[in-house]
Amino acid sequence: METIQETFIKKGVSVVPRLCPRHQAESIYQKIFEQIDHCAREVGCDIERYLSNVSRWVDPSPVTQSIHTWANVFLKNRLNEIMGQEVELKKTNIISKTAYASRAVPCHQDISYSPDQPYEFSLWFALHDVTQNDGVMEFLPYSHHAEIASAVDFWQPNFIDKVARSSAWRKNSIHLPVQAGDAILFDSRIWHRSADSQSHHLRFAIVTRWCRADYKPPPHIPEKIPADFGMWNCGQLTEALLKQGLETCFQQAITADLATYIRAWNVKLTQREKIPFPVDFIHAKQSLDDLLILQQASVLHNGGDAQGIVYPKLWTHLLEPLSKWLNKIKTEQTSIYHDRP
Ligand SMILES: O=C(O)CCC(=O)C(=O)O
Repeated sequence: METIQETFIKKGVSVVPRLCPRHQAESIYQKIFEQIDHCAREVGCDIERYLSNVSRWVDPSPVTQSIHTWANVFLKNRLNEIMGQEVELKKTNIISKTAYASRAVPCHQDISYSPDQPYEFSLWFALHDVTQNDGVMEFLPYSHHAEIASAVDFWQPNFIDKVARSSAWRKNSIHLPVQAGDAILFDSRIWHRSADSQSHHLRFAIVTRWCRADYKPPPHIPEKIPADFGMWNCGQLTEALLKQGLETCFQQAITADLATYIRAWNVKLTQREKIPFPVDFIHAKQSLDDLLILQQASVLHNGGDAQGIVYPKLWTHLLEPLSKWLNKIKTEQTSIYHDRP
């Protein structure tokens, strides 16, 4: 029978059954949950609201601190045995799916997101049972031998997962249900995704990134290509648009940070000030509140949005109509300037 390492090398993915006993996974989850509850209170919202906007925490974070040593000692020892050589821990994440954020993470290759500091493989450790309906991990076996594509920017508004619709994916992908305490080992070049959760059960995983001692990164990893509004520029664009909007709509010129612009816009929407473009006040305000939670979680907890929900929602409810209006004003001003005798 093939070893876990042989399957991993051949197919790019392999399951590690019972990496640790279920009760250990459960007690790790309890500690993580207590930390998340604390984080939610710190940003002034309930845990449901926090978890609808924050679904990933990267070490160093108060949420990952209770597992830091466990990953570096227990997981490392188990991986040294499985791989038959020393491995080095590069990064630790906790990733969640819940009733409040239950979407898919679209098809991608991990390596494309860190071209400057590539890692070799991930260990996805399940803290809950994951059946077909719980946001199961899915893989395209052998695709780690394919050419590396640029990172997929699934934070773009109206993003469509073309790989998941491809015939190769539909014919050859596999899904890997696991139990609490099991893990999945996968190559950083393999195409994979996590499905949306239909059950809305808790599905937390500890996702660690590793290299073997003799790891040689592939020679060519494409650069990330920023979209018009997406993963790599949405923070700056949002800040610039909100600032410009305050100046142009309300003659309120301030130079501050994103949180201040969000709060200032929130006041305008709450007071139902006259806004010169069509906007759904309730949705726009809710999207701003959500972004403020994500922003605070990012600063305080190294938290992020694994499913790409928060920024695209704000784009639809406020930023897109605002940017169209700002462009219109700019065009009108330019034409007045050019029309001068
Ligand atoms: O846990 C998930 O939902 C997605 C994890 C994933 O795709 C990754 O860690 O690369």
